[in-house]
Amino acid sequence: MSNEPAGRLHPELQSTAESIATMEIRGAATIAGAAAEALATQARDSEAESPAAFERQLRRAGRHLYDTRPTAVSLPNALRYVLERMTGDSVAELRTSVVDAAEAFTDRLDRAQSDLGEIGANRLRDGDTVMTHCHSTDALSCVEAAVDQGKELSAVVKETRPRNQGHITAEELREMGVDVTLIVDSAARRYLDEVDHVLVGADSIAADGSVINKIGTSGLAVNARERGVPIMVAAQTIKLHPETLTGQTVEIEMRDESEVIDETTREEIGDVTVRNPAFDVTPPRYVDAIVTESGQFPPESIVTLMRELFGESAARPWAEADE
Ligand code: RI2
Repeated sequence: MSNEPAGRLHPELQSTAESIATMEIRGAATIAGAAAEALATQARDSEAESPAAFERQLRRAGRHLYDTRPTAVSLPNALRYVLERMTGDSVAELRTSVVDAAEAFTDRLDRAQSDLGEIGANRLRDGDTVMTHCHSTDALSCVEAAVDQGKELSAVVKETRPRNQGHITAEELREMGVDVTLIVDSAARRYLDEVDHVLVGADSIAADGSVINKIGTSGLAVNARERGVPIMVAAQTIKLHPETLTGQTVEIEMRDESEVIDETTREEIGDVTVRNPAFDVTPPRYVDAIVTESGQFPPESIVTLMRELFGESAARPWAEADE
């Protein structure tokens, strides 16, 4: 390996990483697209003089993005897609390969979302009401496709503490012409009697069909099952977590307590521990269907699709921490 320094990380890539960490860029699919574009920017403007230095710089850039948030597997899957296609004997060839791969990845992302939307829309009938949790572009793509088919839909939207991403969902559904009722999270069970589907996205899907999604999804799914409301998960295949094929578990991100409570209130309450997990795990038995761009699957059979797409091993083409 060359000893030439790997060079600086592009300021735009650093700013993308910062925006992912602070959740200005959020949502598993959006994070994946932003990460691929950041690698393309790094490649385009790289001043590396040798192929080895270029490759090391890109792998370091991948690591910097990888370290932002741990749960949504779309991020490492995007890095894998782009960095595994980095090939060439010169800096120019390597650059082109990275830029082309990033573009191909973002095209696939858009296509996958609209394809899964068409499939998910088939589950929604004219006049149906869906209950949503958090904000998922994959889930909303199903609603949008159904509305485009001329179906009239209503939605009960959970606000989704602590960051209230339900507000984004409510706004986007209104723009589609969907009738929206906004509720606090604890009112969900009360309104389950009035809905036909629970419709959520996913940040990661494990090999056993467990769905890792915004905190509160698992409680909602258990309640929905008890009320006989089907639970539909909209997740393009970049949400499949290949490392779970070999028994690894998905790390659940713990976020800052300031998202839950402000400092003054916390002091008034007294000495308490505040915990703020961003995600939880819904076991496959509470999920009726996982809708992907490759079709709809019962959660227990998602492992077949995962093997087909990723094989048995998942490479980590970004730099390791001490490189
Ligand atoms: P799409 C979000 O996480 C939510 O959990 C949402 O269901 C999931 O990402 C998938 O979003 P966060 O980034 O990829 O708000 O479907 O913590 O847009």
